[in-house]
Amino acid sequence: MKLWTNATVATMHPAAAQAYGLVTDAALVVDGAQLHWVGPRGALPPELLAQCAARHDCGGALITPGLIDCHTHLVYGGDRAQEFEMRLKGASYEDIARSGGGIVSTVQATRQATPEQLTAQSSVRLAQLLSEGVTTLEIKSGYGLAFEHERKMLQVARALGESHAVAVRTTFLGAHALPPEFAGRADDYVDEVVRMLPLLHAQGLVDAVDGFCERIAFSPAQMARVFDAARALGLPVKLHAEQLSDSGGAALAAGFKALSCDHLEWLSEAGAEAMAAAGCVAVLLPGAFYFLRETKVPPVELLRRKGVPIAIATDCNPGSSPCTSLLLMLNMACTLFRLTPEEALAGVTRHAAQALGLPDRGMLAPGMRADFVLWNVRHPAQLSYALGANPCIQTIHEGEPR
Ligand code: DI6
Ligand code: FE
Repeated sequence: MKLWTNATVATMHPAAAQAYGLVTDAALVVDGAQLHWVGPRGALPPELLAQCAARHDCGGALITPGLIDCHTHLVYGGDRAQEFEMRLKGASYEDIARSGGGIVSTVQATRQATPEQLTAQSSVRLAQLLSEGVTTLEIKSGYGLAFEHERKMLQVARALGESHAVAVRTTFLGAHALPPEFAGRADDYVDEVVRMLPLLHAQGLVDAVDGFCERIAFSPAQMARVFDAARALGLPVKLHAEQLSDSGGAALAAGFKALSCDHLEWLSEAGAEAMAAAGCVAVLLPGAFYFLRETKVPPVELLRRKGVPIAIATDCNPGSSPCTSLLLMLNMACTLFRLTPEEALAGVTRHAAQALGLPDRGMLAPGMRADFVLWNVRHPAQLSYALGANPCIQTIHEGEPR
């Protein structure tokens, strides 16, 4: 067993009396890939101390659970920097679409990319997330929009999880946008998504199923068909819901016991109630809100009142959130959405784990995965407070320093 001492530990345990589940002068005992004991050093049983062959002095660091980015589109081809530049020079969305920009340009670039090219550019983004203490992340498909390309994206995502010391959960987002070859035939494309899903699942590539429910994407009725197919395979679902309008997506997803509904700027009271009743997590994405210069803030007070757990994620994608910093999202969740730093940290630990259906991580307690981060800060609020700082000293993934 391994012992870690001389640290303040933010366990993020919900039942703790202290904010953040804070334990000062703490000790942490790791057995293999699992946490065995955590608490005040003075309470460490001597017989347990005797069993600790390796001992680490943390030099007064703060320890938090490993960070979890529960909503990313990390794997994609190309980028949209020129589109960003065109917009700032006055081009409209239509101008950009006519010149081959927008989401369709990412679909083209992703289809053209080889798995090696996708891996190379996605690894750079992954390294940036990992440098800030991310130990679990979700990666969605959704820029292939045809069987072989959706499969390629999911295979690259899986392989990234195998080649890096990080846990990757893959999500099939076939219902992200209408591919050009299906223009005017959205229902036919939904048939195609329903056909692809079991084939991808049979190859072990799908941990969950997502969709984009919006006037400019898929309707609740179309999403229900995709979710029926997921249910038939026993796969959990989640949904991009109420980002640009109140389309009733949250209530639909809650009806399917969705793990999470994501974005939610336009969430209604009825939608929040349905989510609360279904135990569905609200994943807020301040990077997309900021980058699209949205003005409608998600109803945080309503979520609190209804007891809906709130998670925070990067939404890392080329069109609406080209972001690879989960720490920056903590700050934006506080400044833009008025979350408290404690809520923000719970949003990238305990609640993010819940949004991925992973009860074995997101807090530091015996039996949990030994995923944790040492930070060069005095207090956990500093993680939300600083802009552009990266105080990560070291990340431990499944009990091993990485
Ligand atoms: N919501 C978004 O904001 C992005 N996808 C989604 O479902 C946009 C994706 C893109 O523009 O590439
Ligand atoms: Fe997204």
